[in-house]
Amino acid sequence: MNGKKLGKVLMRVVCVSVLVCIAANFALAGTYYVSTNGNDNNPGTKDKPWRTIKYGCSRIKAGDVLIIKSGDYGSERITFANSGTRKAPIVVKAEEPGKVILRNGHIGLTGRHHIVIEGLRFVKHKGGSAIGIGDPASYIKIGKCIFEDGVGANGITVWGHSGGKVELTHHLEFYENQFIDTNDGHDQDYGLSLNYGMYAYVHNNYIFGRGHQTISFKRMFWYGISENNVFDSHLLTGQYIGQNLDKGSEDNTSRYIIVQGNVFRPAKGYRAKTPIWCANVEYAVIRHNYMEGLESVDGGWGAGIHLSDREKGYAPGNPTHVLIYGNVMRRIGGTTRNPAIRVLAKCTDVRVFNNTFAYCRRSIGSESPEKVRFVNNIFYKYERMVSEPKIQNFIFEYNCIFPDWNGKGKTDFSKDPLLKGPFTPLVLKGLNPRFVPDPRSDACKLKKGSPCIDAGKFLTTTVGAGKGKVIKVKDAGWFTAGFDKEIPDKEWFSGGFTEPQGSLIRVGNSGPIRVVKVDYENNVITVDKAVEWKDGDGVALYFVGSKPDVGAFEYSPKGSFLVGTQPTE
Ligand SMILES: [Ca+2]
Ligand SMILES: [Ca+2]
Repeated sequence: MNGKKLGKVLMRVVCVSVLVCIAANFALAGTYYVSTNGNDNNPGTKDKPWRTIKYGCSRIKAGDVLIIKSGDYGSERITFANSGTRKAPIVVKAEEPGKVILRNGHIGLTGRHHIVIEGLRFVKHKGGSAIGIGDPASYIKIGKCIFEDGVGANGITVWGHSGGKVELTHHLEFYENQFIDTNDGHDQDYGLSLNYGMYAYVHNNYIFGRGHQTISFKRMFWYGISENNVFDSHLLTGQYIGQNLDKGSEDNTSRYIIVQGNVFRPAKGYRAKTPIWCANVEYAVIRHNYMEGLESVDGGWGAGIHLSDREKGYAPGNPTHVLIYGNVMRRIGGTTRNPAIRVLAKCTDVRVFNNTFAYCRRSIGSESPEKVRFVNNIFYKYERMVSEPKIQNFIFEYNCIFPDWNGKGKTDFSKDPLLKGPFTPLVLKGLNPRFVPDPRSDACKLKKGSPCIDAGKFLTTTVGAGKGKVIKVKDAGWFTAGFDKEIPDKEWFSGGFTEPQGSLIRVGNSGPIRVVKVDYENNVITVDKAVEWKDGDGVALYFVGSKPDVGAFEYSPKGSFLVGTQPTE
């Protein structure tokens, strides 16, 4: 056979192989149906559907789609006989999201991979949780499901514990779910509880009503993003980051958790206790969240952001290297005396900068003499600046302190009898930041002429002149690269991990540029674009004008923007 002929034959073989493969894929991947009018002896086709979701899930294989017709399926306990694959996941979905009801139903995904579940409505589930995932499990997506009035149970539990091996349970996405807990006489435990796993993207979920801790990165969860969720009330905590549960010799610390762009507020007739509790975690970022309380609602003893945790029998949850910036908190405290930021026990390198606290009953408090840094924040119209007195090691720089809660607050909080001080310097003490009149978060944008404009502090400065992407600074601890490494197979996620999560900054006159790597030990940051700098140039979250502003919003005549976000120009 000459070369030309061989080529032709090979080509034909390749073509046939491809066709066979395509045909095989079509044969393998099927669409099946379940209906309350069906029968499990049927073939599961559109005309002859199965009766139970449980039976359907025991039959489907990689690449199959199981469509569930609307109806009440009662109490089914569902497991999967097979897993999907990276290219051919198993998909189970309600034909109409929210119209497929399971009463005290349960789905077990332990030992399963590459499964997508959409649109199921779980009502009054008991005994643990409606959906259980873990040890091992991977590539699981749960979306558009409703978890309603769990009876002391969780909506979704991830529990990947094989002696604490977090790498066994990974690649998890939870989106557009609703965790609903009405005042029906019993309370949901957790909405979504994440334990012993890696890489979770939790976004655009809706939380309503009571609930215990609604979204929780609990024991030993590494690399998580919780963003754009709306929390309409929460009995205890809205978002928990690294719950304090390190008992015995096991290290339960969570690592690299980003909580951003969420909205926390109380629904009518419900409590909203602590929007965010940050405890047993290393490298957490809490940014661009909006939190609102109501003066008439009892917030219990919750603060806006609780730092650390102490519980009998456990070591204190120690938040370590936590960046809290660009958050707006309004009317935190309700009828109680809870401050916007409260420290309970141990805190290591926690930095609170460029946030706006408005109308919070109390601003800060601590039960433990921890060193927490407050830079470039606005405290606007509080009743009392200090809630608990153990704040002698707090460091205050360039914060705008404008008290005057109904004209009663003290103008100079350094004279507050609860204050041990000293705090230096309080450059904007007593000056009105002048907000734009707007009922929601935009209310905290600065008006033209505000004394907070260009009155902030550079977070750090460059050490030596240079050009390129690698910059030595005095203190790199103000910045995040998002995570300390590339997230594997991040394209699987619909967002979050695929977006740049590093701090958006300005170095001298260059910016916005994105931090892509931080060497905390040597105080070196790497950015995404080559720039040039002089020795001692100011470095801060991206700002316009000559200096950073004080507060969560950077003023710009072209349109003010949340500090550390891409400006609207
Ligand atoms: Ca309930
Ligand atoms: Ca500025």
